[in-house]
Amino acid sequence: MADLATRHALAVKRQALHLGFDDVGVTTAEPLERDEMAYERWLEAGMHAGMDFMARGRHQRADPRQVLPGCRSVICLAKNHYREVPAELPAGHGRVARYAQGRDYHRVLERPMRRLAKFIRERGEGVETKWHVDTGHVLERGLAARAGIGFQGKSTMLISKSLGTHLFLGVIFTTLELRSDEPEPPHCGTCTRCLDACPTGAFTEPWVLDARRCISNWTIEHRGPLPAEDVLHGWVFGCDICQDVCPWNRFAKPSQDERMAEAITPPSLDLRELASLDQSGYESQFYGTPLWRAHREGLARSACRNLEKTPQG
Ligand code: B12
Repeated sequence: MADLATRHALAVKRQALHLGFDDVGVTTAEPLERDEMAYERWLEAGMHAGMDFMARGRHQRADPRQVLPGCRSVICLAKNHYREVPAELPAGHGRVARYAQGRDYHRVLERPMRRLAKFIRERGEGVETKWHVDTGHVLERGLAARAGIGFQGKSTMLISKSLGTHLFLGVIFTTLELRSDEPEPPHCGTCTRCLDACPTGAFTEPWVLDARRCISNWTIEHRGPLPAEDVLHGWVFGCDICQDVCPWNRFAKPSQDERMAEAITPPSLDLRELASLDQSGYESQFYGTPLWRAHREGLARSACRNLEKTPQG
């Protein structure tokens, strides 16, 4: 008969899949030592750009017990959000990353995360949980790779051997002990397509992304003017280039979950319309979607920049 930790892990995984997650794995509460060093180096070099929030909680990011005292296990969850997009961009349009074309994933995942955390708490007297999707002081990808749901690629993306890279991650820290899974080692081999394809040269070396050069940072997080050179390369929100060229995405399949597959924002937006969008237009078009994060000013600024760089558009 399986021991208690194994039975807890099996039950929690079954429930996670039942709640609509596409993959789930379990890891221990041990600190992520290599990742902690890499994260500190990244911060010291200023590669977090203007994302000051990345320097907060720096001592807990790699250490589950600092997130939840008494933590014994971390449950890592993946939700596929892949969708097909046209290869050609209509003239005068700017691209939107796939992840941003649906509803705000923080909201979509909130309910299943809460329900799974409750399920875990109900497995024992006094069991505690703490969950995060994206916004916690946590190195989600390092934990997910150690929980075996994928490996961290040279692009720094968490890559699932069956689902590819287009995944949202979530993590639940718990004081309940669950049997851990085996970590997934990197399977990039000699491939450097993501590093070579990045038009802004944002990867300083494999597994290191300098956000000061990343299109995704410029279009989502950066506030204020953009540098004079072309840093957007046709994107108005996010960027999928390092994922588009990743060979592991040949296995990607569109999400079967209605809430994930829902198409709210098109794969590209008309630059002139976006540049002249007023506040109420911005609110009605983008509230409840990931594009909300860029603010009206950020979207208009990115649209204007793309118009300048492609005057024929
Ligand atoms: C800050 C942030 C950003 C920043 C910085 C990205 C970055 N690479 O750090 C910006 C705004 C640029 C960004 C962009 C994107 N993001 Co983001 N982002 C985050 C956030 C909040 C923190 C990431 C972080 O901790 N960075 C710190 C650096 C140091 O970590 P790292 O790059 O992962 O580096 C690790 C490796 O290098 C590893 N390492 C070091 N040496 C070695 C050697 C080997 C051999 C190995 C295996 C590993 C390794 O150690 C480091 C520390 O763990 C996470 C959510 C979270 N809380 O984790 C989401 C998250 C990473 N983002 C996500 C997404 C979807 C994106 C975009 C795809 C969005 C888009 N389409 O535009 C892009 C992808 C860009 C990219 N290639 O990373 C998803 C990623 C899902 C996945 N499959 O990986 C996350 C997990 C959010 C979520 N919950 O789903 N993001």
